[in-house]
Amino acid sequence: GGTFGLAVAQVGGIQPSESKAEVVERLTGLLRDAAARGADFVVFPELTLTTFFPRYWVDDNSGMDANYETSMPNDDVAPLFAAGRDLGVGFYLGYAELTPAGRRYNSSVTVDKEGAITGKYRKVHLPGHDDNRATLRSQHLEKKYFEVGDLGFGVFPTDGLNIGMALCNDRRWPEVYRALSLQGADLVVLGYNTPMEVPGWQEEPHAKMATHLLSLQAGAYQNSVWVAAAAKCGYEDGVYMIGGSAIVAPSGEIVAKAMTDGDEVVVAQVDLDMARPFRESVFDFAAHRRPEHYAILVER
Ligand code: CDT
Repeated sequence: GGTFGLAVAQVGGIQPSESKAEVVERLTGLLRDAAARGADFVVFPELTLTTFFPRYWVDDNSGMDANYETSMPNDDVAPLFAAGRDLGVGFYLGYAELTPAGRRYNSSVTVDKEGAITGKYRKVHLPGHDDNRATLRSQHLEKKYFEVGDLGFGVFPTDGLNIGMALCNDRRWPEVYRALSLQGADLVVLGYNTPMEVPGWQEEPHAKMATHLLSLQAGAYQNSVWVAAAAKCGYEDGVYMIGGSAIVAPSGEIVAKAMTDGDEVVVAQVDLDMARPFRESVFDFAAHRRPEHYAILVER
């Protein structure tokens, strides 16, 4: 039980010309703002350190290496880790990962208030395509630039919180929240980049915000967890991505939401006990869940 300050740090567009040092300076400013407003834990977006580079084609993936981190933490993000430690604030950060074996993942970490990494996630639901659709202004090449994550869905104790991680498109899949809730998550954190133009994604522009919020709210309610989602949004290289960074309670209600499409911190005072009435009644898994009838979910 107990309350804590939870923040989502929404990040406005990062242009391809911006250096990682400049981006990390922006992020560190957001972390300081969050801490000053009472945050104990701050959620940053997916691929927070670079522009959303899967919109661009290169013939050889190594042409994108500058967008990937080969270690975490590293010299580029050191100022952010140092600020978190100084302020006693933990955080979640999404980034592109290139392993020593040459594997590429869309990854995230949780970091505690001492600056130690407590958990790691590699994105499972990679949307988009891997073929070159050269006539399009903005492609969605996550299937080209990343492999499906190999770590599953984990819950990581961090400064007294059981934190489950996801990334962007994962938030639209109910199995993700359920897998995390079953492992005792109090809080599901995720970052996202949701462009208006996604090849093959047939959704009205107005629906993009609605389906984003719907996914967070349903995930929170049906699994008695808090959900905190941070956007990278606004215009990047002329392409728009939705804002709507939000904190959602286990009731499914939005308790805080960003108002802009730029750098913006939203903070909520979170009471973990608010999950109790749901866990002990309608969603008492031990009493009411019927896994013997769910085999079809993994058989096809
Ligand atoms: N980054 C990411 O996963 N974006 C996707 C775009 C839409 S894919 C149909 C998202 O789910 O927001």
